[in-house]
Amino acid sequence: MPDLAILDKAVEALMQCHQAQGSLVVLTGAGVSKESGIPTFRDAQTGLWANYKAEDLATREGFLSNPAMVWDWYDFRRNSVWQAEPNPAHHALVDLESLFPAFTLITQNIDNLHQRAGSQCVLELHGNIFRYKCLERNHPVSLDLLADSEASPPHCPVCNAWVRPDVVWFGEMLPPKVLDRAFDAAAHATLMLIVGTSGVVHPAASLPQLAKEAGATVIEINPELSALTPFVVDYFLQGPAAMVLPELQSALTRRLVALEGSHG
Ligand code: BV8
Repeated sequence: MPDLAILDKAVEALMQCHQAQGSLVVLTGAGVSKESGIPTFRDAQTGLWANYKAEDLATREGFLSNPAMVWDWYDFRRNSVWQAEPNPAHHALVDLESLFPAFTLITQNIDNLHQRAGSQCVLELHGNIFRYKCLERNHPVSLDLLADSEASPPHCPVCNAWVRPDVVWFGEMLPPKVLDRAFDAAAHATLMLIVGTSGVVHPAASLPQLAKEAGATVIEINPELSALTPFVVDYFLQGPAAMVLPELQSALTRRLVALEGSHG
């Protein structure tokens, strides 16, 4: 569990950011949804996909070589995310957003759980599993069309191409506007909070370095060290996000209430 002395320093850094009306930028990965019951990418695949690596399925080549299997994989993931609930880590980020006027939440996750928890400003670097489009011309395809379709994958109603999830596969560009906004937020961050990412996938993993070079303080929450910890992290809070984030957020709230009280 997090070292209490380091937790105090992290709260102090958040206080200073708040008092200076600085910008708080949060980067989340699959670990923030772990306590919602959503396996991370590092977790082994199970069931029909036990013999496949997520990195191989989440590619255009993977989809083209076995469209039905990859389609069913996303269908399975979408249904399990639909059954899941945001966890205390997601809710603590909603509370933090209400405390910092300059707040940006950048997520690598496609599970929509930040939005379901109530986060307002969410930059989805890798898309959203509840959005679909056609493989050839990116025609948006509504979810209820999918519900009626027997085909797996379904066909685009406009050009008849296969339908695919509106997510960024490995080897595909990230949505340029979203990525630009994420780079801009990181480059102007007073404090960056990294939650639940292995820091392996680029270009998302380069955002903390950008913030650091711009002079930001960097706090990380993760049960294990990540690829980022030794290079850019000032305060490493070891533990599960659903425990550590609410602790960090409530410690900050206590400090702010005490400060209010001392001002009479
Ligand atoms: C691109 C959507 C270029 C799909 C995803 C530079 C250097 C090296 C490699 C590259 C590079 N540039 C590009 C690459 C290649 C590649 C890449 O990064 N490969 C890696 C594997 C080496 N990147 C790309 O292909 C990207 N595209 O750069 O295009 C380009 C340029 C021009 C023209 C064309 C192309 C696209 C990357 C996006 C891929 N799509 N998702 C889908 O989900 O199906 S990425 C996917 O994997 C997830 O979205 C997520 O981002 C990533 C997994 O990372 P994490 O979120 O960190 O999850 P992970 O499981 O790894 O770790 C979980 C962490 O949680 C762990 O640290 C664990 O300890 C922690 N944890 C566990 N429990 C808890 C916890 N934390 C807190 N609380 C807990 N309870």
